[in-house]
Amino acid sequence: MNESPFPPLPDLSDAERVAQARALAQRLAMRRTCRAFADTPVPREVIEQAIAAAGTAPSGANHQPWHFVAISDPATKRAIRLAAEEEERDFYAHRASEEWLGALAPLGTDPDKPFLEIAPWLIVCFAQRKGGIEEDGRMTNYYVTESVGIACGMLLATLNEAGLATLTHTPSPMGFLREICGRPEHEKPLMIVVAGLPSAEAAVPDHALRKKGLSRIASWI
Ligand code: IYR
Repeated sequence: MNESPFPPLPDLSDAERVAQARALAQRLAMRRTCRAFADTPVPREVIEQAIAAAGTAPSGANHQPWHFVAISDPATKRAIRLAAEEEERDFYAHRASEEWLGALAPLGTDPDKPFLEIAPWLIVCFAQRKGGIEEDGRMTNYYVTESVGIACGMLLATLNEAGLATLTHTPSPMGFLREICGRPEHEKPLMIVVAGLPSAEAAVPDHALRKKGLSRIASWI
């Protein structure tokens, strides 16, 4: 096994560590899921850097089992909107249980997804079920959903740092995304990350502001 020295970490005092952690926590806490986007363009370089950040996520056996398709092409965004809305109409009218619809009611979502066409960027996040680091199509990948979930979190955090609004959108089922994006059979679409600026009408439902406090989400032993 070849190896290199562990890279230097910033030499911070305890107080500086707390301040750094608090500052980032506060910026992340300001992230709001956005469902109404403006058509204001966002430079491709921002999206490139966010995907580069996502690509540094830890992953099972360092296989990096992800692929991100960044879409700004209007015709492709329209195709995704039309296919997603078709699935969503069926979901809201037939497939979703009463309980599920009840859980969504405080968010006010519905089958119309104009943001898929209006937002400047759609980032379709794929999980590679196999292929290894070489993407040879044969090696098994490990902890795929966990790995891609972490990468998507880092993608969202970077977009938030860049002053963009985001939405994690999961049309159900999502198989159509593989076809539209021209990705292989062994890749599973996990989510669409929609990125851009909020429109003047964008609003945040009260339900989204109900965050569990630290004492509920953490225990200390
Ligand atoms: N995919 C649907 C429904 C939906 C499901 C959950 I769970 C959400 O948190 C939000 C929406 C839609 O996008 O409308």
